[in-house]
Amino acid sequence: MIRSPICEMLGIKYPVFQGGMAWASDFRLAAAVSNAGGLGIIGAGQMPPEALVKQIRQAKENTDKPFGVNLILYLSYIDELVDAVIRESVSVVTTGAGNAGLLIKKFHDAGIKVIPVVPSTALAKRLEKAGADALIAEGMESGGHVGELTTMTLVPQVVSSVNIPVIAAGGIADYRGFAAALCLGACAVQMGTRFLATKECPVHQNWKDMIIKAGDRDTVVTGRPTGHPVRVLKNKLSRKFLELEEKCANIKEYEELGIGRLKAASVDGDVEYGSVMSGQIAGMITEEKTVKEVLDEIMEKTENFIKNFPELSGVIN
Ligand code: TUI
Repeated sequence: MIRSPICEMLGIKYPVFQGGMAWASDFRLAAAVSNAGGLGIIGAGQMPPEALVKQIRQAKENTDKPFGVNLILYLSYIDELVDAVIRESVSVVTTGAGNAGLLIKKFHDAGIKVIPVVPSTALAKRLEKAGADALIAEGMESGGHVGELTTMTLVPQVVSSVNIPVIAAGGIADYRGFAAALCLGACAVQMGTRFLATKECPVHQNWKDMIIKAGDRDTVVTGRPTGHPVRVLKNKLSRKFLELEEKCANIKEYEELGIGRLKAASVDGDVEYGSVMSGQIAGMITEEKTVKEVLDEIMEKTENFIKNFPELSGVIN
């Protein structure tokens, strides 16, 4: 077994988080991941608070294991989602796309752990001071909203900057990525794209098939001028976004083009004009599996592999 402080902190069997993904990781995926030993995370995205409450309740009906909620911090009504999570009580909240500092005390007062995503050492240090329980260092290989640094450069620098556990994310989908993350000093991993292509993931089959067919160079980052760059699989929509960049369009044009596009990919299966978010590791994902297959395989292979590395023996027993 890999021994990780994160397993003890959260009461989970495997040090593997399922990334919170808007319009993709609902209670079904989250409960499946938690039931299989990882940490399932409901992606609140832009849900209304009542919908999030319903999701949390359904997750509780489907698992008795700990699970989390991911909140996107730049939303105008984020306080309402925070209050909903506190009222419903979950084990842990992960945050993305903003600074979680001011929310940490509020969650802690409610007995909820807070694990923010950080794209830099500066934010990592600030959030450690503010009381974060652990940090997710997410490199720009990931799908969806991305920072600027790669996983390879971000993870060891964050690990050296703080004294709380660090979870590596971005570009990880198998035992080699997991072992590499441990080498960089992380004590756990978070995977998003790998869990998109699972039987339990509720996104439209077209999205899953596009990940399965994708090659290593099939993603692109769009929306950089908006301050919210997102990595997606290349399609007609991503080309339109890049055209906006070429003609130095104003931010309103990006916003108009983006409205409803993630839902279109997830619910309608529109993989031409939908926002088909995916990480760069899609090229390595070649089949849809069950969540349990993904977790059992990555754990078994990682444990076998890292037995060869005496320096890492501290994390296994
Ligand atoms: O949040 C994510 N990934 C996401 S959120 C999302 S929803 C969305 N939809 C349309 C446009 C934009 C987003 C899809 N994917 N990952 C975690 C993450 N957080 N990556 C990078 C960051 C981040 C960036 C800046 C975290 C903190 C931050 O801080 C800036 C500051 O305020 O200091």
